[in-house]
Amino acid sequence: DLVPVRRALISVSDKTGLPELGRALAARGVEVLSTGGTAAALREAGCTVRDVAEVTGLPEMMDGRVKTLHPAVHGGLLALRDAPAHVEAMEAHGIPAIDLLVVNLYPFEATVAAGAEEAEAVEQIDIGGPAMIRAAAKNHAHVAPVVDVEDYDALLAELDANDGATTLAFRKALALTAFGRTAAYDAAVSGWMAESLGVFAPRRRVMGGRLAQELRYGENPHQRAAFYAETDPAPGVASARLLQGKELSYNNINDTDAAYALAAEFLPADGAACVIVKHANPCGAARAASPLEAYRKARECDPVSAFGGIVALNTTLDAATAQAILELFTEVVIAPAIDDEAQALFAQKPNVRLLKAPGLPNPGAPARAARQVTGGWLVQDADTRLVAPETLKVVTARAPSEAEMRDLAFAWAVAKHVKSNAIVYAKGRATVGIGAGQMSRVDSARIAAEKARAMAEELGLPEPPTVGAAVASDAFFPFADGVEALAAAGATAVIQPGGARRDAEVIAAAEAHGMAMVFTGERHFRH
Ligand code: 93A
Repeated sequence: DLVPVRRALISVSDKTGLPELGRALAARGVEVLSTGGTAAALREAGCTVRDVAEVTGLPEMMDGRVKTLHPAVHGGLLALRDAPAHVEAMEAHGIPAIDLLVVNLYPFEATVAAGAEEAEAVEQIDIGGPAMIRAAAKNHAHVAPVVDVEDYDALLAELDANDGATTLAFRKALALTAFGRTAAYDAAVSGWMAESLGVFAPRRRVMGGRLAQELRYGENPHQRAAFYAETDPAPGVASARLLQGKELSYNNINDTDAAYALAAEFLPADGAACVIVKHANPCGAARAASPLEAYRKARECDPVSAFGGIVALNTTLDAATAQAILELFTEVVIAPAIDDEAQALFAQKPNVRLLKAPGLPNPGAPARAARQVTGGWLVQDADTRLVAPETLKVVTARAPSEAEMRDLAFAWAVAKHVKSNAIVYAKGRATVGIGAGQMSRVDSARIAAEKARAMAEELGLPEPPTVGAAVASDAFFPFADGVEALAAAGATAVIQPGGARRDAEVIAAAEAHGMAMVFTGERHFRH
């Protein structure tokens, strides 16, 4: 898979590092073809260069709009060296094989950023450059496409390490970068056009998705927004069918996604699960034998917050569950299946948005998650992990009882879907207190317990439901105070990653209160 580099085509707008590259290639006996400005710069640096115009037999024309767009260039980039017909065609038409392409594009992004007029911006849309990059990247079996000045050193190191040749692995890595560059370039052009036309939501495709819905507004009414769905979306809010109700809002979509993703953590074969979400955090989640029971238990966790919430089920929405959901004002209901009878009941409350998803998403399926920051992007693997019960480590003298273990596993799954700092109290496979999004873990622990206490008082319960509960903490307790807060609320078992400097103090606090504690060795931050 070694390709000796005998001929290179260099066509660059950014001439940084070009003299050095030209001389280094000349020293390695590489013949260099070039376009006008690049050839002039190389000659000035003392390099011998062959003009592309000589290869094509045509001068650069139309103000440079047509320079390299010619079969003599593209044939040399695209020909398969091991296909006799391709080699024959090169010979018959005098097409020189190109083993290395070095291109950087017209500075469209910089031109637009500098506030250029439309005509100037249009002129900076590179056509020949991306065409050559894509041709060379497609033919990475035989051609190395370099699109970034920063890769010149690596290229020369590669040639030195391989006696003047490139390896397939190197060419593939370059091709990956190359396609990324042309994709970003076209995205910049299309984004600029959308901006100049005053169109917020391009009609068809953007960011790897197609326009699914122009939203009335974004998170707030003064923000414009649109929803783009992937071409083949996994089961969920992007692929669900709206059976009734007003169209989904930006916040509805975000919250429904959060609710359904947590519901999908629980296999329907192990029973029904119900999740109620407010502001992207669950305010109740439960598992039970029936969806009705799961819904009731989920709602009991925080009936005040459940008002106007999003309800997600991991199983068929039946009539009894529909009836119960309709008792309380609910924004959206999503389920993988919906009984006719349940649908008929919902028809009486036509404003409730009812969504039928084409199944449950696989929570373990590899995915990427991206977030924009000022001037850049953060990209990570989606958090698809969930610790296996057999890998848990008991760190207290007392191991959790079977019932506690069941609730710990349940609380841990819920905590994964609660914004950090997350503290989740669970009992009987239902949340009984959720502390979300606090800047200190001990506050999350206290808020969850205090809400549960206030609710118990209002309902006249003999004791808060946190008494005897199992608790999950999405990350380790830095101090013992968090565990003290859980103990004060009556919790008897704790699951947490462990790994804090003061683990010993944290474990000692658990021991002092007779609590069982297990470590997962893994955390679930969610910000
Ligand atoms: O105007 S183009 O789209 N038409 C072409 O045929 C073409 N070929 C190369 N732009 C074209 N290029 C671009 O010219 C390259 O991508 C590079 O950015 C630039 C180098 O021009 P010069 O060598 O004249 O400075």
